Amino acid sequence: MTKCLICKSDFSPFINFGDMPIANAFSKKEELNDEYTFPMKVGFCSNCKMVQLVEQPDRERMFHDNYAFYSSTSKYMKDHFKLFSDSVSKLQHLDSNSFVVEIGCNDGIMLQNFISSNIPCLGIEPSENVASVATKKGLEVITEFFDQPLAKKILKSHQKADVILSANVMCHIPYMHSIFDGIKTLLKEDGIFIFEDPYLGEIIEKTSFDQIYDEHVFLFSALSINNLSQMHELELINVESQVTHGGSMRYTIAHKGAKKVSKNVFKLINQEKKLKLDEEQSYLSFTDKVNKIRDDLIKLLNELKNDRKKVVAYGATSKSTTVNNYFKITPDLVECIYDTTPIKQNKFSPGAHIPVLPYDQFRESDPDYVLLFAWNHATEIMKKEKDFMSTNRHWITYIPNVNIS
Ligand code: JHZ
Ligand code: SAH
Repeated sequence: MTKCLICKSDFSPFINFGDMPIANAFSKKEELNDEYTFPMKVGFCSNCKMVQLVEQPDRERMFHDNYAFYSSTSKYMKDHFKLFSDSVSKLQHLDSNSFVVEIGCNDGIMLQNFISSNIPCLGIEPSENVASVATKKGLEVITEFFDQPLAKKILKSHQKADVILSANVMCHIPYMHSIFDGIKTLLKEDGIFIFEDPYLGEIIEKTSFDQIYDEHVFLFSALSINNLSQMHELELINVESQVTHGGSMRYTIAHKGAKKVSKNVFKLINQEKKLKLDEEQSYLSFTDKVNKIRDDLIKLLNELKNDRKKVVAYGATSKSTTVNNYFKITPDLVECIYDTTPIKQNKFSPGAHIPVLPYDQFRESDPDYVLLFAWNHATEIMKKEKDFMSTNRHWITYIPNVNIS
């Protein structure tokens, strides 16, 4: 039995992925013998409804001055964050007297939009290499981990925030009580805290098990976020679903009683109860579905290997670390992974040690099959590669099940 990170109740894991490396630890050849791993298990707390990792590596092992994920590698995500920023500015009537804070601003993909609209803002980003890209865009960035003590420190030199934003960061932080206390401290009385993360309902529906890796300590739902907010005298006032990262949810939170609660919140909570996201049994059947995907994909890759087909992968995602290590995909099944991120290139993927090569070499490699690890960017990528893939080449995808197209 393990204690829930949110309410301290006991719970048991429903899936055990075995020993996993750090999802973004792409290594040079000489570093391969020295890989850190941790036992990756996931459980559901039936008291506060939070789905969570049982254990997580220390944060400094994941977020540091060599962090491999740069947000601006997707054009679609740049557009998404422009729309996000515009809608927030409108909703809260932001102007040059307002103050916006973003937790986990990475390379400035979101905040760059506030700078160009002359709205004062501050980024908080502990991974120094990505933070320095944001700084070069003219942003003020504090390179520390956000928590309650940092919120107090920020108030010594800044005003309270009209808006606090965060995307694909909250679900990375095990110390959520300190985060929510920090929000309470930093947010103006009529301010709002908006964050989005991969949505539990979509993960269960699509069996997108690869959203589970070291960085993703929580899979949130309206049920769990509503409970967590109440524990801090905060209130979940809106939820809006997003297509990004394979299906995400945007949650808006305000001080308790400060704003009207949208009926979207009640609707989504009821829907989650109908889908039985509040019952342990739903999670046990999820595990069976994951194992079916594993068996189908490994069978296919072995058949292609026997037929001497050339199989490569596209997108050295964090998610693929779970796929490769749980399914035991090795370079004899998938020759290499092509990726546009310089810091990942000419290194080996975590655990599975599949070579990661520069995207520039993808087309000349002349593959028969391309395993799409960046399936969440399928629309953008398939559009870009349409002509190249049309001549006798095939995509392989595995969410929600194994498919060749
Ligand atoms: P992508 C990361 O997850 C980590 P990952 C993190 N934990 C999280 O939650 C999300 O991001 C937000 C490459 N690529 O976005 C770039 C191409 O090569 O699915 C990336 O390496 N060509 C913070 O790593 C990877 O694929 C392209 O055309 O699972 C995509 O990674 C495109 C679009 C991407 O996130
Ligand atoms: N918001 C961006 C970046 C997501 S990557 C996007 O959606 O693309 C997750 C980021 O969270 C990393 O850059 C990591 O350094 C940062 N992070 C992790 N823990 C944090 C914390 N406690 N406070 C602030 N940022 C944190």
